[in-house]
Amino acid sequence: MSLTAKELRLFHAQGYLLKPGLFSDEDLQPLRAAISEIIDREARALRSEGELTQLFADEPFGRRLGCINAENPAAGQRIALAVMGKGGGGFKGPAMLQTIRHAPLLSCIESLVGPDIVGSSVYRIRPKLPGWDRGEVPWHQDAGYTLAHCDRHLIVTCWLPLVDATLENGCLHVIPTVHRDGILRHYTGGRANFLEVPDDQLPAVEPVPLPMKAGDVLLLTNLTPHASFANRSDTVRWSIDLRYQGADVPNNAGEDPAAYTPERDPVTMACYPPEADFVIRNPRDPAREVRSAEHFRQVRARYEDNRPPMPGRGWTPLHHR
Ligand SMILES: O=C(O)CCC(=O)C(=O)O
Repeated sequence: MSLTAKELRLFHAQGYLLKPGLFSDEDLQPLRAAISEIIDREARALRSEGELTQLFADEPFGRRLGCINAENPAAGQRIALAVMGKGGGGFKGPAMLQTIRHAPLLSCIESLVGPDIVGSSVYRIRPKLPGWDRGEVPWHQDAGYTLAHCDRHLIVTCWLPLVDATLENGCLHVIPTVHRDGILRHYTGGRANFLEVPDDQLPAVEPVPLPMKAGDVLLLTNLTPHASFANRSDTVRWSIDLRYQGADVPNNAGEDPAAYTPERDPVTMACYPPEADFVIRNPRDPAREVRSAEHFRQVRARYEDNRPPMPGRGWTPLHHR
């Protein structure tokens, strides 16, 4: 399942690569089930509070939250936030580690970053609810969120829809080829408070919309501009995004979060100090690999309990431009 020479060329030339069918329905099942458990727990609480008249328990994964949202958008949003977890990336159950360690995906990642692979806690579950402004993500490069000394390194984003992603429900759009031109100017306080590159400052290259089937994987560089727009369907566009890098790219795997003091020079830091990186593959020292759900939980919890601050990288507010 590793990438062919042609796929590697495409990835580096275009800044993205689509790998159809990397995850089967069966591979997606554990994560869908873990998410469904949270939906069910929250829906029961909402019904007992009188916020929902029914649980929609017979609806399949792809429809249930959409039905809840149609009855009561505030209830739908509360469930979406519960699934996303604290800070948007709080979900750290065993099914997430299993998805991160999916062997066919890791083979593709190895083709891009080499055999020593570091994973990032900066992964997100995105329940893009119909009509929810937080579901829309404005144009940005993922490098806009990391420290500047990491712009020259490759950090691979894997975008994986858990249901079919369509033009109607808000699939991802990318701007090809411009990753080779480096970082764009980002602004804080963009749509839904995300970082944003405004439309009039985007490179003059036609964006490409990327409808995908559940289980397809989109591989992006950290300098590939991408965005997703409104969900105009009546179902939720569920996706996750995962991030990987080579062990030679600055990271905090095994580092004590207390080492991140405000006096420390940012160029000595991991690309994204607030969240834990962890070893996914280390052929020379496999004992360092995070393989068990408990190890994963501990690695993440250590940073969650003592979250280092993110040094600013100088982006100014959108309304000041
Ligand atoms: O899922 C989306 O709509 C946006 C994802 C994204 O921007 C990312 O993965 O960096």
